[in-house]
Amino acid sequence: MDQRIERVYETVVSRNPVEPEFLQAVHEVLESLEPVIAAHPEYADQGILERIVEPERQIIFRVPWVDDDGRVQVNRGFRVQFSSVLGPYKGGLRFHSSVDLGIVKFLGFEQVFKNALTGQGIGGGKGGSDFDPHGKSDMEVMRFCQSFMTELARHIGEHTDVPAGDIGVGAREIGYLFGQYKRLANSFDAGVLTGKSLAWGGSLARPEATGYGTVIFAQAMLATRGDSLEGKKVLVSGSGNVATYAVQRAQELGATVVSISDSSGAVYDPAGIDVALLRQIKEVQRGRVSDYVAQRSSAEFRSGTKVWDIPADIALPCATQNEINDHDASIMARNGVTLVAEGANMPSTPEAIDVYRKAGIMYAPGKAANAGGVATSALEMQQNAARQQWSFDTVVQKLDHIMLSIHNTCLEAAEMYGHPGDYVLGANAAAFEKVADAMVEQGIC
Ligand code: NDP
Ligand code: 2IT
Repeated sequence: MDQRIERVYETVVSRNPVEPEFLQAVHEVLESLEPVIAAHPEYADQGILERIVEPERQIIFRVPWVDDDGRVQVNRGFRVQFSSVLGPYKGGLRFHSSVDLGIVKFLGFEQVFKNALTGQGIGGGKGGSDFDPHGKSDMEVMRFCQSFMTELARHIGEHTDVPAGDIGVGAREIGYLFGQYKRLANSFDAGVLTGKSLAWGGSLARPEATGYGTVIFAQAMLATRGDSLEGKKVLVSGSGNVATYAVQRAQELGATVVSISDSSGAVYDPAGIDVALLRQIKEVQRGRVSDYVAQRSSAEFRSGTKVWDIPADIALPCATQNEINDHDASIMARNGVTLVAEGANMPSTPEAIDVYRKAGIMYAPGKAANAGGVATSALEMQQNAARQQWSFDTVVQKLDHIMLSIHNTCLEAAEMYGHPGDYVLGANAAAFEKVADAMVEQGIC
């Protein structure tokens, strides 16, 4: 790393010593920015790096709620408003027992760059809670969401900060959060949240958007080598929102997806994942992947959550951060995996990414490959502002166009900075330039 960049990173380490995921995300971006900083001395003069690694605002709050047994429970709520230089803060809410400030900051930092790549005028933020929705009743989830929003409401707004879903936050949670926001604001502000239900301001194809977008990105990568998804064997991890629709689109494009997983185990289904069954179990019954195996004779249950040792051509990690380490990546390389496109945020460790590089595996980082979700959230905001609802095909057409444009932007930036085909450098450089130029224009703030 260049000395100046190194100094910025050292400051980030000393300010945030117990936030490993945040440090990992910052390091990955900074280490690829050397040629960009060298080409733009004005960025250093304006303290862009020093400012971009520090969130504009970080909010931590108490979330008290009462469980079904009448006991008081207390969780911690977060919203990190990272950058508003390109538009209102935008990014999801994660409800998972592992959520802490460092996790929310890593996600918020990634979101700034991802949102810049979409070209849609949205800043970056992220939030969430260490609330664990597993095993909670609908009423408990509702009471938790109402308490969470009672505090969050004062910090968000259509032109200020627009949250959406992430792990543990789907249509049900967005509904409860919106209902409480509406009571507090005494105003039906559809544009304050995205991922809403279709009946009251949601966008068609928002549920599908992240998974679909990741597959379109992978397809574009393959096309640069005159290849396609047709006939490919694909590994998917996770079995939530992103995974489900990645499976669906990959199979529509002629691939066979042979795995899914959750925190209780993994499934190998050589006949190809049955999406209708997966949706029934996960979206309707809120079940586990073991329920899938019980109803599908071609599938076998695997203990352990990893799927990376299953022989395949392509991997689409769609569960969570750091789910692929160097050991997993080495097995994938040995088995002949040629492409990894990330549906999840930061699912590959830095060591795994090194293995991809050395093995010549094409690799797209989450901030580029999974940008379809937030891009479609921005399309939802557009529909809300215009009081319109576009057709499914219209939204998917726009989504596909945005994904191809992000893909090409990454390749062009990588080429320009002398690293053709390097999607990590391309994504970081293109996004950083966009954010940095806006920061220069808006002055020191
Ligand atoms: P969901 O909650 O719908 O699904 C998450 C899936 O991943 C579940 O199958 C879950 O299993 C599994 N999982 C989560 N954490 C762990 C863990 N620590 N160990 C093992 N399995 C785990 O979330 P999404 O599909 O929305 O999100 C998946 C990933 O995609 C996340 O990284 C998210 O940040 C990213 N993403 C999401 C977008 C969106 O629009 N939703 C947009 C862009 C990125 P279990 O149910 O057992 O916990
Ligand atoms: O990580 C992500 O991009 C998301 N969870 C989606 C954010 C959004 O605002 O739609």
